[in-house]
Order: sequence, then C-alpha cells, then structure tokens
Amino acid sequence: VAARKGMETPLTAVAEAFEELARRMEADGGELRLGPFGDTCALVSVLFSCLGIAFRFAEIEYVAKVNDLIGAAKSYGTLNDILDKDVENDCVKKQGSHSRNLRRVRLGLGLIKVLFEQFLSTQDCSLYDAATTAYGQVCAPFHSWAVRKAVGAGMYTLPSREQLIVRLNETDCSVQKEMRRYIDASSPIIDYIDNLFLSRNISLDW
Ligand code: 1PZ
Repeated sequence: VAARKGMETPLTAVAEAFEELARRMEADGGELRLGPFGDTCALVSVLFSCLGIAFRFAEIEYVAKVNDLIGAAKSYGTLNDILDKDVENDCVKKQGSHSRNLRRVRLGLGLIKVLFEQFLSTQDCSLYDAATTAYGQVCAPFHSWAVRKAVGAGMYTLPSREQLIVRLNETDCSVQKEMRRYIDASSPIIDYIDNLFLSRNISLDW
C-alpha cells in the first residue's frame, strides 16, 4: 500500500479523499465537519489543470469559495453551524456568505459527479458532450447569461476524451474505476448538503 501511495494519480487522490470524508461523516453520526470538508473539496482543483487555460477562471472561482469555507472552519465546527448562523442573520443567499459559498461548492461537486456519470455512460462520450450536459444540468440554471456564454465558448477548448485520460495519468480501465469511486463517495455528501438547506425550508432554486 505504501508503495502505491507514491504513484497515486490525481483522480485516485480525489476519490480516496471523498471516501474518507463519507466514512468520517458516518462515524460522526451523520454530521459533516467543516475542516475536513473544505480540505477535501480543495483537492478537486487538481482536476482543473487537465482542462486547459479556458477553465482557469472557473478554478479561481471555485477555489475562492472553498477557501472561504476553510477559513470559516476557524469559527465554525460543522456545516450545520454555518447554516444556523446565516439563517439567524438572514444572509443564507447573500453573495459572499458561507452558506451561499457552500451552495456554490456543492454545485461544483455535483457538476463533476454528473460529468463523470456522462463520461462513463458510453465508451465514446466526448469530454465536450459530458461537460456540456453536466454544466447545463447542474450549474447553468443558476449562472448569469454572460457566464453561460463564456463557459459555452470555453467548452470548445476542452481536451479530447483520450487526452483527458492521458493527462489524468489513467488508462481506459482505471479511469472508469476511479470516476465510479468519486460518484459513489460524493453522492451521500452532496445529498447531505442539499438536505441542510431543504430541512430548513430553503429551496434549491438559486
Ligand atoms: C471537469 C469539469 C469540466 C466542466 C467544466 C465546467 C465549467 C464550469 C465553469 C463555471 C464557471 C463559473 C463562473 C462564475 C460563476 C459565478 O457567477 C458563480 C456565482 O458566484 P457568487 O455570485 O455566489 O459569488 N460562482 C460559482 O458558481 C462557483 C464556481 C463553480 C465552478 C464549479 C466548477 C467545478 C468543476 C470542477 C472541475 C474540475
């Protein structure tokens, strides 16, 4: 195991971190601690470097949101705590609030999940098709027209399916296994975050 660790691919590192986080959530009686959550979400940014320069802006945006949550871990123990505080101060949906940033990060995690599901759905699904479907489904409904246009244009610069697999240091076979692991491990986390809002009667249409 120690020998394999050194050869860990970025995708394996992400999949393992989410599995660990899901296990931790279970061990903590179904609560998610902000610190480990933020650290795990931060790992995802390694995937951006495989997408090319056009997604640099998406990376900066995503990382800013994650860093806000990592900073918040100094004052708040759990994801529940930030929701409680923002509900109290009536700023759940306010730009820059921890709760809003949590919602944005959750959409990022969901985007990757749907992207991987699409990517695995057929052997010849292009990255363009997978990313376009995932973005349209998960993030586009909540992004401005200008952002949607920019993302749409950026999609044409994405690497091919084969290029992505090479850049991720995976093979046809290993990429399936690792993407599947992320899909399975991130699902309970994503559902948990949605439920933080829904259980407080906050809809998810923003
Ligand atoms: C492998 C993935 C390929 C798919 C590519 C999908 C590209 C998504 C591009 C997103 C561009 C985001 C541009 C800025 C959006 C902001 O308006 C919003 C709202 O911010 P607020 O008003 O709350 O301050 N910001 C966001 O939605 C946060 C950024 C999310 C980006 C998630 C991408 C995660 C994908 C990771 C892929 C490795």
